[in-house]
Parts: sequence; structure tokens; C-alpha cells
Amino acid sequence: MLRNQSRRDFIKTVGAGAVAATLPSWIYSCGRGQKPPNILFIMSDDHAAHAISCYGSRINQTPNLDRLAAEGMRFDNCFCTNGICAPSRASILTGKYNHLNGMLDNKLEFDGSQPTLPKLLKPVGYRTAMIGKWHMKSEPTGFDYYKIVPGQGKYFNPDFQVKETWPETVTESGYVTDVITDEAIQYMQNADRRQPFLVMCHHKAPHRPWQPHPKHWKQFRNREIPEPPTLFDDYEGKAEAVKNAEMTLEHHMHPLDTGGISPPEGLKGKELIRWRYQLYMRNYLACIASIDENIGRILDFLKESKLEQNTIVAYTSDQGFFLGDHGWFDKRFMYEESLRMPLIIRYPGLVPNGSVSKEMVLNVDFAPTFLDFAGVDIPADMQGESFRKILRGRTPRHWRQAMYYHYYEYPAWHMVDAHYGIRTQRYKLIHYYGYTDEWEFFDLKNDPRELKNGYNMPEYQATIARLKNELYALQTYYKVKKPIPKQIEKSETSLF
Ligand SMILES: [Ca+2]
Repeated sequence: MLRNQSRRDFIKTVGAGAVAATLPSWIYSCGRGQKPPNILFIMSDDHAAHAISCYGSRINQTPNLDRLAAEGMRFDNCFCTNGICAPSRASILTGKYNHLNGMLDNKLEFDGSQPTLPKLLKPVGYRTAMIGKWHMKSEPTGFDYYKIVPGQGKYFNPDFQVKETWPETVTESGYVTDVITDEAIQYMQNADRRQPFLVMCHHKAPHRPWQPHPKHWKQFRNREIPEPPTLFDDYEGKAEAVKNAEMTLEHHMHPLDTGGISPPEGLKGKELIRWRYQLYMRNYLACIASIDENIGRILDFLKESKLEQNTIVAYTSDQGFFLGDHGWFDKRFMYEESLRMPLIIRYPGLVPNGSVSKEMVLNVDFAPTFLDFAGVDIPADMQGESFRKILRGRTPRHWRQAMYYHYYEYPAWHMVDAHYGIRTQRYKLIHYYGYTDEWEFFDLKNDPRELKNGYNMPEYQATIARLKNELYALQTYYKVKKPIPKQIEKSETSLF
């Protein structure tokens, strides 16, 4: 609602009785002297935090994401609850773990009849739009407008599906990150300023197989990228589930992952890993350069359009990614590089500039937080917590000290065994339970790179026993059904 617009005028403008009936809570609980914020939620796909310079990247620069962080809050401990695409997206929309929203893996279809963030915002006057990668098979629900790429989408001249002609596709010319940004800007430009908007702008990039825009590829094609310290992890003392995963640079990388180029004949071992790492990273980072450039475009647009002050801008990725860490590409494991989501949030006047939070926030917290900002009551069955107070620089008493993770997709590409686990500020305990029955324990203070599995070390036994109790308590709290099936029903899968 515009600052000088009266409630009666607003009701007249919006019209619908259902909207009018819910307005008081909208005004009084959200009011706080401010009109409700627009929400621009920008999410990329597989963008690891350690490929963002304000997170301390050693391998690239992201000046526009750094600018967003300088004007807002950076979260250093934001985690996904299941480290693959569609499940994380479902948790973001529903505020629930996957065993409750049904999206256990990438192969299932999202049940669009359940309550979601956009559906809950609409009755209080929000216009809602979903632009870019959706990846949950069923038609998006709860959005006034959507323009999504089918499946994984294409990097060049991408196809889109729109509400009016679902599931037919229309092709747009250009590079996918530019096109999705154009579409999001166009939507916001044309939005009726009397109503707040929720725009979910979901990039396809930097998802595999990496195909950068030629102008960004030129920046990286001759660059030597520093290697990660765990590039040659030998997995000694680790679970068989880790040793057997099919996501190593050495044995499992496809020529498509290295720009369609096969390695020189005879190259093997560490030299092959090094060769593949360089090509993989050049393509991946060049895709991110386009993301960063487009973040700059969208921030400039908000400023020029005078939308800056009353728009929450969030940047995240559906989960992290292994950038040669532990000799891997891809994600899925509960290891730090894949578990961690980048999260930067700007809301001028409320979020302190250049602030950093070490509190543990999760993808299931996003929906409750945005609902809280909009003055909407958070449904009792949402499992996430609002971190609005943290954004104001005040951590609520009794904020979570441990998080629960659960990955299900096995057997599938990369053959990562099903596992669940608990992470606290210092420790991590993981149980692989699909085809194996193994545990891993890491002391993140003494072993931040997760190289030493301490599960059988005598000095950690008391800690491990305590963590197991906390882990099982979290499973009960989050209503995880027991016994947990070792494998979920399988359907078709795709290479990437
Ligand atoms: Ca992803």
C-alpha cells in the first residue's frame, strides 16, 4: 500500500472481499509504521558460497553480490535441509522438511495443492510471480504470473512455459541469466505499485553442464584457478558411502563438464584431476560472472525505480556445491561445501549495513521469515522459524543450536547413499543408512575441512552419544516417520 493511501482506498483498489477481510492483520501486525515490503527472492542453482568474494572466495570476484552484502546481512551458517535442487525448492516454498512436503528427491512431482509462501501472501494483497527455474514438474500454483524454464532449462535461447498456455513452450532469444533477469525486471516495472509483490527470480545457472556466455568465458579461458586444499582427499577413515560416490573429478566427470573437451591422451591421476579442475572451474565461474552482472542490473533497476527502500532483496542458492573439494563436483553430501547455502538479505532501514550473522538459519526458515515481514500469521505446521529479529541484529532467545539434514536420493546419479545427520556450531554427525550402515563424525573446530572421521576416536565418544540423542530428538520434533525406509520408490531420472 502506498504511504499516503488510506485503508479504505486500498480496499477499494484491491476490491476482493476476501482481501478486505484480512486487511486489519496486514495493517496492524505488519504496519509498524511501514508499508509491507516487496520481496525479491533471487536464487541461483548450485552456486556455492565459496564462489562469492564476500564469503572469502579464493577463486573469483563477485562485486555486485558484495555490494548487496555491504548494504545488508550476510549469513555464514545458512544450510539446506536436503542438498539437491527440487527438494530444497519445495522446502523454501512450504517451510517444511521433505518428508512432509513430499518432495524427497528430484524425481518426484511437487504436490501443488499444499499451502505455500505465495498462496499465503496473496490474501493480504501481494501479487506473486515465479520467473526462471522451477524444476518441480507440476504446474506452479499460487502465482499470479509465472514464466518458467521446463526441467533444467537451456543456457542459450531458452524455452519458457507461461500460465496462459501451459504446458506449451515459447522460446526467448538470448543467454538464460540475462533473459530471466529481463523478465523479472519487466514484471516489477509493470507491477501495480498499490500492491506489494513477491517475485521469485530463479536462475538456471550455474547448473551443470556449464555453458557460459562467450563474453564471460573470455575472462576465464586463460585463467589459472587456485586449487582447493582438499582436491586430493584420499577418504582415509571415511565411510564407504563416501569412497563409493560417483562424483570424482578423476573418474566421473563427463566431457560435457569440461566444455565438450576430452582430456589429452594418457593423462591420469593427479594431473588428470588438475586438468579437469581447471576447465570445470573456468566454465562454472564464468556462469557465475553472468549471475553477478545481472544482480548488478537488478539492483540498479530497483534504485532507479525507487523500489529500493521498500523491497527485501534476498540472494541464495538451492544448495552449495563441491568445487573440487574432496576431489568432487556436485553436492548431496552433508559436507560443508554442499550443505551451506549462500544467503544475503538487504532491507534498507531495517537490516544493518554490512552485517554478518553466524546463527544457523535453514531453507525452511525462508517462508516463515517473509510471512513475518508481511504481517501474516505463520501456520502452526510450518517447521521453519522466522529469523526477522536476527535480520534486525537481535537473535531471539532459544534460537536453534543444532540443525537436521536428510538426503534420500539413492540409487541415482552420483550414487550418494541416503543419509541424515545433525550439525551444531562445532560438531557434525552423519548416518549413512541406505545400502550401508555407517557413521561419520567431524569436529569442525579442529578439522574444518572434514578430513578426519572421528567416529571411532575415544575422546569423542561422550560427544557422539549426546549428539545421537539430539539427532533422534530432532527427528521426533520434525515428525520423521520411523522406521525410515532404506530406499524410496524410484522413477526416471536424468543425467544432470
Ligand atoms: Ca541445485
